[in-house]
Amino acid sequence: MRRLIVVSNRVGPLKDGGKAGGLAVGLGDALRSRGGIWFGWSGEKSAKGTFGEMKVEDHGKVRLATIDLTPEDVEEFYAGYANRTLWPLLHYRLDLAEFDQRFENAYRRVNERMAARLMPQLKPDDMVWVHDYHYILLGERLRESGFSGPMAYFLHVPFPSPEIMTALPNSNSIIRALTAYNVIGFQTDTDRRNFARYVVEELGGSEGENDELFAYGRSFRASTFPIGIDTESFADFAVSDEAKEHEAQLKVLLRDRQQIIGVDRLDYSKGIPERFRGFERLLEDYPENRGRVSLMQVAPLSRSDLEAYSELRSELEELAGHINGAYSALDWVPIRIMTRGFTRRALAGIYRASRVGLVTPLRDGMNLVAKEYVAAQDPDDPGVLVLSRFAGAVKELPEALIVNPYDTAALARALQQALNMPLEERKRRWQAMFERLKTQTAQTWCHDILSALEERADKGPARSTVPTASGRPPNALTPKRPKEPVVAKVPGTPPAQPQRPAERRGALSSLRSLFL
Ligand code: ADQ
Repeated sequence: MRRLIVVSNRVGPLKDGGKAGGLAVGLGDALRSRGGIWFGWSGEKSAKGTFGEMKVEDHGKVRLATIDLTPEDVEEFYAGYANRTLWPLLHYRLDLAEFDQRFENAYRRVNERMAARLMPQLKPDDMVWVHDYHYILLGERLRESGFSGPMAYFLHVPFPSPEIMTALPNSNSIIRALTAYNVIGFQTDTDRRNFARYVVEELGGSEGENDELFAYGRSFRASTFPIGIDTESFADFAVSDEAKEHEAQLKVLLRDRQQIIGVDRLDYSKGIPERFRGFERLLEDYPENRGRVSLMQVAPLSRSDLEAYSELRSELEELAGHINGAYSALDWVPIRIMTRGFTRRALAGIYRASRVGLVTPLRDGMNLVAKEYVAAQDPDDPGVLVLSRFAGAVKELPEALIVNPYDTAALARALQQALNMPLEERKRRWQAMFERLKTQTAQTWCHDILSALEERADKGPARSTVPTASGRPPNALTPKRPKEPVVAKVPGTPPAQPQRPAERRGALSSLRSLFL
């Protein structure tokens, strides 16, 4: 079995001390069974101001390897290109995306350096799996350095239509880099279709059968692999002592009232202000809920140094203040916001104590909270999931009450319906969703992607095999309609690693929430 090399922004945790999300559990299982390396940023800034040395921690057959970024990289690559350029753009928020050449340079520089650090750790028959928007270019850099083993890429966030993607300066050279991977995974068919359209319409590539795409003389598979959670474990968490303790505490506080729960990183993509407005409208349009229903919003701070995030926090505090001011009673407060983190078990208890799970992103790759809420419910008295049509999870959870979070009145109607739904209907909807979540888990997601990659690996390197009239593979090196020059090198980026012969590479050391 090939070793697995995972690259993501942050690594681990490998062990489930109640902290690992489904994703870490799924990847941890795959890494433990194959052996390998999980490589990423340590989350630290290097003290010396230079790109850090690799720090390693061995856990049996699995090595966690991390690197400190320079303060400049953290600002320009992580906070800059990743979170001020790509994150808003990929979430359809052109109004928030910042295009700054310094950020792009840093993105290229960090991808190149990370690849250069990883390269000596690789054996020729390893398989590499790169995660998310931080490291789109990394696979191409590894190829340039001579790695020819199988490589997969998974995008955890949406891939917008080419009409939006092309607003990114040098978008062709960024997206073209994805063609270096053998398998490219997306959360939904919409994301996959948007990417395929980009390849055909902007890169001059073509589509084959069975999710096959061709461009630049390469063939690769772009498929939908919706990410799941560790459903059964999460359901077990919900009946753990810790969960029961949290559930009981909340029940004492709530007495005979009902609770709506929202759990999200404090992020503008999650539609939290829209949620608050929907809840306010519920109190306005259905006054019987005043004093009877409250909204608890758990929203750990993320990326709080960025202006868009601090503005969101102020907006939420103001909105909640306004709603609480207007509707609070002596013994009841409509909205509570908590920015602290909880263990997975505690979170499961909180979900279970809540009659409604309210998940209203304006755009979300998948949204694991929606799945966790379902998994945590009491089968004899399940709550109701109210879910945005813009979450990737909607495809697998159609029995939720599906809402458009921009439509405040409709959101209020859905909440009213959820709060008054008869037990039999709640059970029927919940059962259908829970059964599906049991078969599509974090583990099956990992397995499906790695199997797809193994299959491609058996086919050999990512070269196009489709014959054309000229006998050349389609778009071999010269795409049909390049819409912008491919940027080969950005001034100031360090030179690529020299090509390393495969034998020498093999002889080199063989020992050698994640994503945000
Ligand atoms: P996120 O944008 O972070 O993930 P989501 O999928 O909802 O969104 O995952 C958040 C995770 O954080 C959940 O597991 C949740 O339980 C946990 N969490 C949130 N608040 C918490 C708290 N206070 N304490 C403890 N845990 C908390 C990105 C994409 C998503 C995609 C995932 C996985 O944006 O669309 O679903 O990756 O691919």
